[in-house]
Amino acid sequence: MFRSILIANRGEIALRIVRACRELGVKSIAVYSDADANAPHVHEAAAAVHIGASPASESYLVGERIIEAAKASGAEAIHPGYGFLAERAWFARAVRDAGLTWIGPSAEAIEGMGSKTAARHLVTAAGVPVVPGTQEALRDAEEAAAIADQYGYPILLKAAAGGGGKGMRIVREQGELSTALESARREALNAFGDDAVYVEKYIEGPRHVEIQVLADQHGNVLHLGERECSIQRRHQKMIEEAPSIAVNAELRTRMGETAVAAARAVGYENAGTCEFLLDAKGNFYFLEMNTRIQVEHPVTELVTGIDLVQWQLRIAAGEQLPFRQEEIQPRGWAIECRITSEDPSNGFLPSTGRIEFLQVPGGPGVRWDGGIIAGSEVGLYYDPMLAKLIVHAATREDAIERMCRALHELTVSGVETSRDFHLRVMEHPDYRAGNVTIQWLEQNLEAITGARAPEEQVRLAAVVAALLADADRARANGGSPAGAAVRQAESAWQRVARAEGLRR
Ligand code: MV4
Repeated sequence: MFRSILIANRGEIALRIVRACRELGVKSIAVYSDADANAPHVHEAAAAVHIGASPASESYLVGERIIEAAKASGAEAIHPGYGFLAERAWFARAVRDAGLTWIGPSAEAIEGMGSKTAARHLVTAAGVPVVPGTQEALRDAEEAAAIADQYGYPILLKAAAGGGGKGMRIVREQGELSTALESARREALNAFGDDAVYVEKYIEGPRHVEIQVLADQHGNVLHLGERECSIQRRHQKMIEEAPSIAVNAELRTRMGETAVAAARAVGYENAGTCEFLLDAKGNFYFLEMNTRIQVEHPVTELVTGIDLVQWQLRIAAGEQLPFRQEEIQPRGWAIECRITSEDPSNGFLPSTGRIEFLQVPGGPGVRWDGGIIAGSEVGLYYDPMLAKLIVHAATREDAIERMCRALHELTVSGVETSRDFHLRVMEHPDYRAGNVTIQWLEQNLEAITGARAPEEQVRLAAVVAALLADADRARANGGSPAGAAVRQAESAWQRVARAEGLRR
């Protein structure tokens, strides 16, 4: 095992990696920007190196600085976490060329899965089902029209270099084709510097189900079952579960074996995830492989009992996976809610400020993977995800009840958060029935975010209104009751009053 590693990330994932390091007896070295000088990941790591100004482009995205920091601090390896430099093949290569170990797949595997058309080629040759479509980039609208006629509408134009939904256009009839192709090309060129676009048959109303893979340096490739990730908005997942209500043992085995074949096709090593679309008939199609640890990895850890981040370090250090595929079975049910500093009742507008008070949920079956503490400043430099609240219970119904209980225990004051949004999803009959697709959240967003406040909140609002009336009277008599508590009461009251049409 390594003596020390550098963590090229921040927030909750940096802390998650620090925890794995502690448990393995590895010295953790954090990096931080100006804005993160007092961040929890800096305090919890064994050492920390300042790498630049607050914008990620001047700190967490500057590969050279990070490699310099690793060398100067005597780190033997670099863990990239997710986001930032995690899937940049050039960085994986630069780390290796600097004589350090990269805790992740090879630069070649990252590249192989990075281009969608290249990935489709590679995995198809290994017998992996992909969505029907072209293998090559389109020349022009005429060629696109001919291919669309062959597959039938609707079709989906996708950026070859793509990912995350950029440069993607649904085309429902031939009349829309040339305009859609132009705008897909423009968006792809902007986002990826490459305007190559290809065609797929558009799959209507599928689920997003992904398979976790672990591969060691000795040819062992295992899958750890699926995660259900359909609850997303604008390609940002909000809630994930393991297992998926739509996957039985037989389908799990078939999807798992498919994911293992895809991983083998690129000579994959370390932790990775194969994303699939799963349609209502149980057909599944490989979409892409994420060549990193993912945000939602804890739900898999809870149902399999396997520590994925520890295994990332062990694999990179050359250890062999000791499990047999048959031994890996999901136990119980896990759900994760991403707690973000966004205001769902206001179009998910990012919210900023200082965390004034934080009460973290606890008790049986509750896990909090957080990146904030009371006093943390939440700004606009980085991703709005503050923490992940994860629960584990014997059944899906029990896990939902446990999540509701944990969300009720959670208090974050100082910024708006997604807490109430999660409660409303947990209470929604479609969610309870497991009746969701990748479109479900966006189709029901108004009902979920504009829903009436729970009875409890209305009663609370009445109490707050009485307090505020008191403050009003004090003011009228020449007093000044304006403290932080009164200001917070005022804004809490206005929120509920607006939603409920209440008057003081
Ligand atoms: C699709 C699709 C339907 N049909 N491909 C979105 C981003 C990229 N990972 C692929 N994506 C999709 N590809 C075909 N042929 C629907 C999506 C899609 C989606 C996929 C996974 C999770 C969320 C999604 C949200 C919208 C669209």
